[in-house]
Amino acid sequence: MVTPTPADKFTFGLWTIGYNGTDPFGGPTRPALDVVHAVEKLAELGAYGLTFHDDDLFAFGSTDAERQNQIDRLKQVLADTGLVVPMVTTNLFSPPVFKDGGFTSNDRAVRRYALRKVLRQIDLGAELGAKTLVMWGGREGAEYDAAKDIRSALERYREGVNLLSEYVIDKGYDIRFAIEPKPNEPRGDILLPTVGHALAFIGSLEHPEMVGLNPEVGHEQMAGLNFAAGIAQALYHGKLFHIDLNGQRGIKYDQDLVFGHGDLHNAFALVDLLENGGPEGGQAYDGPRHFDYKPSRTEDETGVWDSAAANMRTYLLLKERAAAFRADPEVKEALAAARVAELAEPTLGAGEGYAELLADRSAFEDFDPDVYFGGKGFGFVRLQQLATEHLLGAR
Ligand code: ASC
Ligand code: MN
Ligand code: MN
Ligand code: MN
Repeated sequence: MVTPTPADKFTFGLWTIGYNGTDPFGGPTRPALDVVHAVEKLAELGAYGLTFHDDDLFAFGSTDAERQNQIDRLKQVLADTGLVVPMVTTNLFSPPVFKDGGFTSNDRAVRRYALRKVLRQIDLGAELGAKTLVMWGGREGAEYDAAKDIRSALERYREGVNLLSEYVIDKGYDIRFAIEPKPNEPRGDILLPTVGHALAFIGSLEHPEMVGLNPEVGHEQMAGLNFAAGIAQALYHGKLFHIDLNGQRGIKYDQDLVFGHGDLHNAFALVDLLENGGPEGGQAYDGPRHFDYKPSRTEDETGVWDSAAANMRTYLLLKERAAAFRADPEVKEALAAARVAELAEPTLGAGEGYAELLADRSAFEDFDPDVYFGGKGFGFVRLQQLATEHLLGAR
């Protein structure tokens, strides 16, 4: 049950297991990881797929021949192992030309170059069968208020996404876009900093149906937000196109820890939501469970694969714990006492409008606001303790 198989749909970014430990304060602790070896190891560990930025597979500035050679090597190892590429993304952040952004650089020539780079990656994604193109705009932002006209930047962002949508439609590709919010780092402030900001932006697009979200655990938590709650809202709007799972310990730099190695309570709530939060208690999300984490800078290659396995095992353990939580009769009773299901009941009766509400004396004139909740507390703390005990394996 806690041994991963491809049916669990676990995927990893090539840049995650391939992270060599470089940080702003020092150089690498690990040698480069070859894509063929990476895919073979992931297959051995029970993963379903690989994702990558263009520059993860073929170094920025590669010749066409070098690029094609890497693509061919990837295709071969995918064929050999059965792994798939469900998502691709474009690196618009590492090459120095993007220091002021890709789609939203003040330099128009950079913006045009960024769009061309994404179009090229869309073609490759389509060729490999990817269904999602992620857009993490890490450099789309600013440090100084006077240096960036935010409204113009959003308009250029919108122009870019509209163009990409048009391209995918005209090419007949089966690809959707997923915007990944992040509040800061590497920019002081990043555009579309949270799930909520990105949802509002999507509503302004020419093809909003083609654009959804790729929220990352740590990115919302860097803003002090509740990730599981953000995912619930993304699902509510039909916008959870993809997800980046990892761990983060509070409001600080982007830690990209192993999934569950941060706020474990929220990770439990998240897995419970994804696995049990759908109609009739089924899956609420059936896309890849994608890990965007970084093996710690202290680790050697053994530590890389230990941490890759840890992501999957923790997810499956939480899935098992969440199933036990949902099956426990005492939890069912506590959920009923907490009246959780009552919130699904419309506030107004069938056919009722404000006239009927105004005529209902029990709703106001005869309602006694001094008797809270019918005189009985909700018992939310008891429910949370039951969740905690299931999470700890104590029940
Ligand atoms: C992505 C993505 C991120 C960043 C980061 C790069 O594509 O989802 O969060 O790039 O992982 O280091
Ligand atoms: Mn159109
Ligand atoms: Mn991150
Ligand atoms: Mn990410």
